[in-house]
Amino acid sequence: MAHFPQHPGFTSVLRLIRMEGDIRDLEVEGEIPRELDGAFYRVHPDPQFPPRFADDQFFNGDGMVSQFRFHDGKVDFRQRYARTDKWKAENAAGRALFGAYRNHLTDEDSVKGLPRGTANTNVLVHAGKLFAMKEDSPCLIMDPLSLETEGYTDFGGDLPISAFTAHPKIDPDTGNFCGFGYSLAGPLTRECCYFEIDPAGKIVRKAEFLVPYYTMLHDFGIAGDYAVFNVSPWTSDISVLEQNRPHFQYDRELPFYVGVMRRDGDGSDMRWFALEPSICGCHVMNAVQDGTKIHLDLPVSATGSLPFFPNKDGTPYDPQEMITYLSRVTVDLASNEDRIASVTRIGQAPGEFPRIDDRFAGKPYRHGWQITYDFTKPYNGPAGPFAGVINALTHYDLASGTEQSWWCGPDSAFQEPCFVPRSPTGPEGDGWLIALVDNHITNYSDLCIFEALNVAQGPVARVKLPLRLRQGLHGNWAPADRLKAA
Ligand code: V55
Ligand code: FE
Repeated sequence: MAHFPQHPGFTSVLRLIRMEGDIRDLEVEGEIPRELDGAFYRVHPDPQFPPRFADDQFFNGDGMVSQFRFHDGKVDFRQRYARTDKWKAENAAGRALFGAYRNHLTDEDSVKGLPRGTANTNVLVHAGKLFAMKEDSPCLIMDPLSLETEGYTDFGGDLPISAFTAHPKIDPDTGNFCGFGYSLAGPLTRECCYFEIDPAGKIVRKAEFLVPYYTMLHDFGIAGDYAVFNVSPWTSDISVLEQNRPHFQYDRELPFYVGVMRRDGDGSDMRWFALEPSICGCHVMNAVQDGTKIHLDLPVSATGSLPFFPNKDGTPYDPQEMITYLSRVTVDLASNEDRIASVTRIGQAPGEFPRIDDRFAGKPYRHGWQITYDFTKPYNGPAGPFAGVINALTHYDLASGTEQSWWCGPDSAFQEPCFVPRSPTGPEGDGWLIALVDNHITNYSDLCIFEALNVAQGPVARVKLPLRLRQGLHGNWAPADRLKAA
């Protein structure tokens, strides 16, 4: 008998799934565009066993990977656990052996030294493999078709790092996978690296740098020849781990930084630009180079936006200050001052999970999308974490400054969308946006397909699952020719 904690992190909207399986030819409402030929991958945290601590973080669940394979107007579904070293050790024992989120001090002795990763944050096909990623551990390799796990890789010994980002960017010109790692000299350390992996899977660039303070270095951007990092005041120290408090604490006394370095260097040119009082950023929409200026576009809030990582000083968050708005943070490489030049709001609808047409990563771009919060709308579902907040999908036209949204109704919530181009060479934004909509009343999820530049008309088709998936993190599309290379 599995007894999961009767805690809001494991009940109601966040009840676990723990189901692996296959469904051929899912039921569809509407017509699936025939051009959609490939697979959409996404992942959610889904603890295999009851956690050792009842208040365990959502971010600590084992990665459950879903594949929606689109072909000939049909969709096949497959779902498997990412069989990390942690998953295998716990599966053999029949219970949880690892402890709290990002706290090695709480693990059983039998697993000391094993990678703690859960591969629960992002999945992306590169070099014929599915990379299943968690920022505290190496890259887990899965088969893109069968979803069988091969195991962790160090890329033939060329990338022997303990932690591999979950937020890579693919350089549209070279096809290189651009990524980084942080906390590389052990828990709570400032050592980071930047790297690129070419389309054949070979490490072609490596650089090293230090962040100004230990932080959750969650996402970044590429901007032409530059890599751009955002450091927000999520930090920690050993006393936090010793007392088994939530790993990250928000210290609003610390500055917010943007770091810029050349992608083809060794990291020694890294420059940090500060902003005080700080703001909080997490996910990156895009970054662009504009003469000597670098713009980093991302949702930002006045204070920490993740409620389960508390304020360091123990004060409660102000809910208004936690709301994230799409903003442009600009630094000037020609400036002698190590200060951020400006922060400008560029989107009106508050939201998170920014996406673009990824063919424009690091380039001047016009279109962005987020899932957004329409506070004027009702919600019929149960209360609790992730309940009813993310209720709309918004398209931001950054050239005209206009926005259009679609509300998913009072019973449902959105998961992160993903852009799929109509053809490899079409104009920016020509294609679809696909996103899971979870109905908290019927307990079914639909994968909804939108015309990317006309989301306000609602989905053109719904791919219907016979269950509701758990709130997930991130995912990506792989066109069919990328799957054949596997
Ligand atoms: C995030 C998610 C994570 C994590 C650290 O959204 C940061 C941010 C799903 O796991 O471990
Ligand atoms: Fe993320």
